Amino acid sequence: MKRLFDLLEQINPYKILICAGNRNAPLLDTLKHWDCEYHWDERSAAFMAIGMMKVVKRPVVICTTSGTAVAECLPAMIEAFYSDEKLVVLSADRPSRLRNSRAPQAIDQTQIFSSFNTCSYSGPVENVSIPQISFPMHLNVEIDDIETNYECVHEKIDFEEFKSLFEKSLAPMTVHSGGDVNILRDLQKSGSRIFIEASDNITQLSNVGHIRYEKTLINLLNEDKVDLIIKLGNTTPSTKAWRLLDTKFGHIPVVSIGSDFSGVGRALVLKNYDFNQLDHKESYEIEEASLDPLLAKYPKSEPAIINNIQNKISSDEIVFLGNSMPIRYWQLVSRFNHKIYYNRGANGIDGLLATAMGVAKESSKVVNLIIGDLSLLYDSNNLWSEKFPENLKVHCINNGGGQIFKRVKAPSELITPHRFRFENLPFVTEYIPDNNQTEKFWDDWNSL
Ligand SMILES: Cc1ncc(C[n+]2csc(CCOP(=O)(O)OP(=O)(O)O)c2C)c(N)n1
Ligand SMILES: [Mg+2]
Repeated sequence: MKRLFDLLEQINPYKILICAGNRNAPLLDTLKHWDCEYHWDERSAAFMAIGMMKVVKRPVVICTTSGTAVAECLPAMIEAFYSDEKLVVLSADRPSRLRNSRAPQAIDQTQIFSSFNTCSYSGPVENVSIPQISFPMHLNVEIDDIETNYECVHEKIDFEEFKSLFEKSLAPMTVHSGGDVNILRDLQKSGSRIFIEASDNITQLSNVGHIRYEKTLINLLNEDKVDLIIKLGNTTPSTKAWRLLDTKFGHIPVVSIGSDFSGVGRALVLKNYDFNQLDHKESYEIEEASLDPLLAKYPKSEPAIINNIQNKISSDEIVFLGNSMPIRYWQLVSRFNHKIYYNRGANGIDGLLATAMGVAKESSKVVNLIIGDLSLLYDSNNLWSEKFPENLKVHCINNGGGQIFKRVKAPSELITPHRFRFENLPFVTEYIPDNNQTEKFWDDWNSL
């Protein structure tokens, strides 16, 4: 990060406003040499930077994670461009090999401000350089999780090639995240084990080789008990396993069925699927850890709270899952066949309430939004809307900040703790989990 440090020394910012994210977390050590403030809303932090600059007449840097977080700085960038303010957006990006793969939170952000910045850099963080400093400025720095830079290949294959891969494989695993259920059944019948994202809850599937928990999937990968991954469907799985497939398990072939976008940097994209053509291979039951005793032991943990919410939502109601932990907890505890919606194109925590409002407006059923506190605060202008749909129930898991950052062991400043309460808002039910119980739940669950 030496070059980034040197460039910031030249820019000499008055302050650095850091907006929480996992991708920009590795930049913190370098940024901490300047006066840093922590925020959760990129759009308003970027405007705050403009206000500061009007008074102090020095550049202000706003640092964001990847995805829509960068896009949220556009209005302030436009204002800075037309009012000659020295705004610098320092956006963290995923490595370029993931562009156009629909990997989680990997969007094309290289030219996102191109009409409104006077100079920019996009590339690996180690190489950052700006020949002549001018403002507004965009620094888009790619941060990789691995040292090796493998080539990103997306190759089309036909069914015969897939059949031979499948037949050679000793332990294929299908990960379903949307897509054709008939193909899922055919693969299961042919001996592939299956893991289904909760967002696609499918009933009436046999239990053979059916894995419920992400933890089991990761254990199987770690124990070398998966040698072929088949991704079924258009959305990218939210599991950690999917990110690991791009790094630690980069040697395992990934075949994508029903989508050109594999969500990893490399994949074999199957053109057509032929039913009943795969030879049957033996599959076996997989023993999984038992979740219910832990839900009972830690009733105030977030998984237990989300499980209770689930139990109270009747089967004809709709569920809208917020990003961050709500979607992951639902995945863990999910047992019913609710109709599920989510925003998983770019995994932003922005606009979730508004999107759920749109679903509710066009639906005659009750819509239950399950959302984290920071995500709700992000979209809170809608809570004052006179057009708030009456069929929208908001379940806010208020754990006092972005607790995902604790889960992923990111620096604690990124949690951006707060003491707001949502209890008096008419459409919101607030749940206050016991963060110690949540932590103990995870310790126990991981040790099973
Ligand atoms: C627009 C945007 N900014 C930043 C992020 C990075 N981010 C992912 S999760 C998260 C924290 C969310 O906090 P909260 O809604 O309270 O959920 P919790 O982590 O507590 O479950 C942040 C800031 C993002 N995904 N989208
Ligand atoms: Mg939270």
